[in-house]
Amino acid sequence: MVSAVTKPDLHPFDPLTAGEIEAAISIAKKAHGEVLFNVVSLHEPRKAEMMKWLQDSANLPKPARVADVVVIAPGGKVYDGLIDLQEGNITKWELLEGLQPIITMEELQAVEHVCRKDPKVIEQCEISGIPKEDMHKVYCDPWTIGYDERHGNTIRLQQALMYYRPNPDDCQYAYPLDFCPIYDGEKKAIINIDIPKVRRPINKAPPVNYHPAAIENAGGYRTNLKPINITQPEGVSFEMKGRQLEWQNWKFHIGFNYREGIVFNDITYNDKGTVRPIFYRLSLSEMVVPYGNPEHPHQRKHAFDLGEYGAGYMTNSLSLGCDCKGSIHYLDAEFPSREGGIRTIKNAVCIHEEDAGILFKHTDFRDESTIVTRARKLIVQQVFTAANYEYAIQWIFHQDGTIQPEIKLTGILNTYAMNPDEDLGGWGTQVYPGVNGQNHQHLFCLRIDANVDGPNNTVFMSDAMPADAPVGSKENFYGNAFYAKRTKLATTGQAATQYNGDTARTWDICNTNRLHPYSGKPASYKLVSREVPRLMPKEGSLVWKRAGFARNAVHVTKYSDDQLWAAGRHVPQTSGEPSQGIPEWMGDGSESIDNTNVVLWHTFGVVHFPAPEDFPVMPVEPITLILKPRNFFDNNPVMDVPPSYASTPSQVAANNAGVYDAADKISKLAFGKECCSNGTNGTNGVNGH
Ligand code: ABN
Ligand code: CU
Repeated sequence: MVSAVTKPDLHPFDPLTAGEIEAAISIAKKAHGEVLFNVVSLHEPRKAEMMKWLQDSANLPKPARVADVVVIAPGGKVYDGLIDLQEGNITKWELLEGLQPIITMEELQAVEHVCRKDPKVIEQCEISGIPKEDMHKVYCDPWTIGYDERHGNTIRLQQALMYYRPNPDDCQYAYPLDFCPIYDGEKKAIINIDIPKVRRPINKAPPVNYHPAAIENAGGYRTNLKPINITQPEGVSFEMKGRQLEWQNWKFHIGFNYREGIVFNDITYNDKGTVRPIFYRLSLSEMVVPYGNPEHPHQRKHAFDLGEYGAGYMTNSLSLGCDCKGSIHYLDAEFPSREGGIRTIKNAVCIHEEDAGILFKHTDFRDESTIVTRARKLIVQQVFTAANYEYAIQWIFHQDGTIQPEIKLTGILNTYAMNPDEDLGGWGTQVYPGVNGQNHQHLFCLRIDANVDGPNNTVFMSDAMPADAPVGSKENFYGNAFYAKRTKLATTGQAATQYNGDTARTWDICNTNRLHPYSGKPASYKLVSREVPRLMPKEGSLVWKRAGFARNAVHVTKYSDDQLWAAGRHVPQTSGEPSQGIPEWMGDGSESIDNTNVVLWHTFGVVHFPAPEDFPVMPVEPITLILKPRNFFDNNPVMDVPPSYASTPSQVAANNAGVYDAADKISKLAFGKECCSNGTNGTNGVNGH
């Protein structure tokens, strides 16, 4: 039977439609009864087949639409399945032992209600100073348990991080409770409570809030802000065909899944008529947020927000003028509900352009002849809420071939209780009276499936080094010589490398088969990333074992279908013995990654030592890196972007006759009355460009 559910105009990289998800669910239910759906998502086409199709899509048949399905059957049995949506049949249905699939919002939301009614939790609340009539004021942020050796991974568990709200609108993170109930998802009951040796009763400090009423109370909002409006009177400069976007020589497909959120595929740049492949697939693959307090059970606090909860599942529905300003194009996301319905997230992805300052400029100091060209950038964004924190993930495309992933971290600190005058031992900071902001990290893993001028790439590490030859020697008499030391990362073992700020270390994804006509160096994309702290939990620790991807700044593996997620496919309750994901795929380190289809995994992020300014809600902290073309283009690839203003020395000598002046006529002086229409700013007579 051939199903009519997959529409012929779907691109093979398109996420499953609501109709396809429903079809997969009904096929699974028919065969296996009332199971709960943790995942129904696109099983991405196999790369070899897909690469062929991309090269000849007019003639070759489209790769099949397949649903990747993870269900939990009665008794807590977990199954991984594949459902061919064209044929309407199940091609794989495998029972998994000792593995727990990603947790859903529905599973998380069940915990608070159970906690409020549990007699032992009520007793602990009373010990903390909350009378039992006030249990409706008790809240919990349920996290997967991470891993707890007492409980293992056969029972599906959550740990409830407990809070109190004096009033429903109060920020609960000012009132953390000191105990931690453990919830069994199968029994729907609290099976244990972790109680600290030192008790910390409920905080007595007044509420601290960020909602409008609180700000009015505290003196009101600033009144000195004039509107900033972004106008694009002629519309946007990008085009969308389905989920394929074209902008400023870029072309790529924008996918979205429950796990990574935004996924780019088949990223190319049209270089003067030649469409040049750059990356086959680009995404945030995983992240981990380890907390650094040694007291039990805080070692369990190290969220894998993608692998355990899903950047797609947690994504916000974005709104015009708030999350995104200007002329915005949105894409929705469709997910299964646990029971087998459809959950639609409207406006899950926003796409827009922004002015990006100066693209390039030069003034000849002799006569002030000038060229100045403005840049714009294209931003593909999602924002997800991981309980207390928000992560705005921006994928920024620049006109010059640079890609800049940027993560804007905001939201609220995960806090813990403290006694008045408690010594936090250096593991945290009092961010508000009675509130301990524990030290932690936010570490992200970027996955780059490289395709720089073709699938055979090699990664080199580049370190800025002074010449080896000593001062006074023939080779380096004055001692000033320095160079880029390039180290080929020829095997998976050699490629496991750390960041080194001292040598301005970067990594080049090279096509050694394509040498630049001028530099003689291989066409490449350079990874320039400067926020790369080491993983703080020590070798042998639980986090070190579970988050193998975070042990190094860079790993490189040889491409293999389904090696998508840096900490492995099913992350909740993994013990890290053995480590899943990258350490497993690196093998013994001897596999060659020279001139082949390579995947570069880059772990970057921040160490967060909380401070009072982060509370009760944190102003955005941006974390960014760039992937930029080197020895890829003949020369500056954006010289054909129309300038705002261009004058040559001979034009200046001829009183600016014939200068190119496309400066917008909307910009005006902030305070003056007249504006610069003829190349002068009207104040001191010099060229105003
Ligand atoms: N940051 C951990 C987390 C994410 C989502 C939901 C609960 C907990
Ligand atoms: Cu933080």
